[in-house]
Amino acid sequence: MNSLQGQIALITGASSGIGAACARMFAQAGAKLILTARRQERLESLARSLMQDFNCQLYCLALDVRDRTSVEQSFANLPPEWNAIEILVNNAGLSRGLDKLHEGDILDWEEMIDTNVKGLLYVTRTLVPGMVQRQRGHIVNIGSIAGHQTYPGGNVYCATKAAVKALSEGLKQDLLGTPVRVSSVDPGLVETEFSEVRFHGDTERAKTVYQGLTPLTAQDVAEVVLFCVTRPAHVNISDVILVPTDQATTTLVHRIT
Ligand code: NDP
Ligand code: 8X3
Repeated sequence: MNSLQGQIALITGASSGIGAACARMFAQAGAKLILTARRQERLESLARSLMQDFNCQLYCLALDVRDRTSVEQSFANLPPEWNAIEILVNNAGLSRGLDKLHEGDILDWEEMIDTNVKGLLYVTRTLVPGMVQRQRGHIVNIGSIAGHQTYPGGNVYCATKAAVKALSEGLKQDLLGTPVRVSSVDPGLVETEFSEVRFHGDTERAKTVYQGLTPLTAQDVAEVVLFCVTRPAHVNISDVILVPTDQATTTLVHRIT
């Protein structure tokens, strides 16, 4: 069933993992997609594959969400037929390092805060006024279980996701009285490029994060995002925490060794 037929959806961080899986599910559901991330060639390759599989309309936008001017200008310069964005998935994000706070790398902290918090704010501030004006819109913020519970070495990453949780709640309160909805989708362990990025390209270390358990897939998360944005107008899925069956909390995980 094409339940997003003709709706314009913008996904940040669509070049990989959860964002790319959302793009695929949304394309299948008939959405018109604006795909954004820094790696343009990845976006274009995804766009080609989605066009071939679903014959959907796509617009690729190379964008670093940390660059406020670029965010503002890119969205201001969208072709008119792509302007009326109805669904925004604030997914672009990353973790860097797993150091103790008092030994942490300040550049890692800045990258996480600039991307996960400030980047999400820049995109939201630029796009949500149009949704309010058109009286139509849905923002899905990809938070994390790490925004609900901290874990050793998670310090700054967890703080950024706690900030995303607070921003989702705050935005929901500020949009009350408009039809614009805000959902927070907060996953536990999902096997994507996330851990590879966290460990600065150390793929062997990244693999150990998911060893001995069955993690969520990016598609598992995308299915929940699709569910959120396909509810009737009077229903808002406010917050979803989804974890692998093998994960009880951020630190309590069942592994077969
Ligand atoms: P991936 O590393 O696979 O994907 C991250 C995406 O974010 C990429 O498309 C990347 O694109 C994009 N991105 C990173 N920095 C920027 C930037 N400065 N500007 C624009 N895009 C950027 O990881 P996931 O799919 O797992 O992560 C997606 C979201 O899910 C993140 O917010 C993450 O915190 C969250 N999450 C992940 C979990 C997991 O276990 N994997 C669990 C809970 C939440 P590019 O590099 O091309 O710019
Ligand atoms: C990603 C999940 O637990 O690795 O947000 O931080 S966790």
